[in-house]
Amino acid sequence: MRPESGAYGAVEDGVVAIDGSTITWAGAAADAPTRLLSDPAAEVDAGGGWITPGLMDVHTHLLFGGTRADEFEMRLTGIGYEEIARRGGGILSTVRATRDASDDVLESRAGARIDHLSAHGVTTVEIKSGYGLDLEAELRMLRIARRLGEGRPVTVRTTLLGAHALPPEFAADRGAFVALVCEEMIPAAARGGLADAVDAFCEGIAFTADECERVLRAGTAHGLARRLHADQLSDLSGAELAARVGARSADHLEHTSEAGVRAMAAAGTTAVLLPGAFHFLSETHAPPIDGFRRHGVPMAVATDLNPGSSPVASPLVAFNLASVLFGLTPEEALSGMTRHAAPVLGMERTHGVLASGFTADLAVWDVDRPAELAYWLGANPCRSVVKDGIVVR
Ligand code: DI6
Ligand code: FE
Repeated sequence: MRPESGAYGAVEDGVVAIDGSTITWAGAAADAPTRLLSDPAAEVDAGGGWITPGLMDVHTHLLFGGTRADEFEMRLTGIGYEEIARRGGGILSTVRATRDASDDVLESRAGARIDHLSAHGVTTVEIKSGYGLDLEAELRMLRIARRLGEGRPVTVRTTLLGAHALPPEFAADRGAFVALVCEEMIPAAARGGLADAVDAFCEGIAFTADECERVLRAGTAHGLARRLHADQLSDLSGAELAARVGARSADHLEHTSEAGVRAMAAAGTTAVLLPGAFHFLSETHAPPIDGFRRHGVPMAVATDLNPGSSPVASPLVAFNLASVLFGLTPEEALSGMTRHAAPVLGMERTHGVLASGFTADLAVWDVDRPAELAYWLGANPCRSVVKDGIVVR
């Protein structure tokens, strides 16, 4: 995935040398320093498979109670996602199920989801809160999310998404809830080292651009990186807002305007594409992919794994949907979970490409061509995973 090396940065008949948890050399076997090949006992033959950087799923809500399969059935009778939310279902029904679930149940269900992603080559995952929506319940989600990274071959990054939906207790006072997010949740999460970033849902059924701006600026004040759910169902100029507050990413972006694309390009904001939600909600208005290309906005791809709009538990399904529904090339899709994903989590110096000095997170695939990663639907060609230099699968 090195940008300067042509399509996919591909190297045929390659060698990746690892010392401890770090890649010390990567390139064509013919160019490898002979000392690297002098110890056959330390060699792992990838058997003609392709090696990619470990995949980075940079946008998930995989920690939640219950499911929303009942709402899926409702939607199939013609009731829309936004209508279900207005009736008190949607995100709020997952909030109830999450508040009611024990730590153990939340942790084991989410752990199984992470293990599934890991079996499909994922070595880094971002997990958002946002199904607690009061101070203690949000902090609890973040604590469990942190624990999910321990003892698993997956790096976890956490994001506080306190401004995900307005909880019923605050229906009559939106301002008080936004103040709670800004003045209590964000400071407490930052103080406790529980969150790496802050996010907000900028949407008609969630929070206005002004409200989200307050939340993101509070994140800045407390040293957290910014993300934003922007322009998913309508254009509220979320992309412009993300750019204005120096967010690492704006995510979804189905309804982003040309002005939004330009603002992101100028600010260096990554576009995180979430084709699983687009597919599952039967959306028809695709994000401005050509605009991102023309203006040089880097595109990441993620599963958005969540119970309401994207029960997508496979990075390869996200690749396929990104290609079929958004027209990404398979190379763009793979870049979106490697090289262009890393900056979304501030990990671009250490992750996302196979090159000397980078962390040895790799996935090995039983495919003849890398395009197959976006081509198969429902297959899992992941043969092996290396995390921090150790073969873990
Ligand atoms: N946008 C999404 O796609 C998810 N959250 C968000 O802000 C949906 C979350 C859910 O429906 O539970
Ligand atoms: Fe999301």
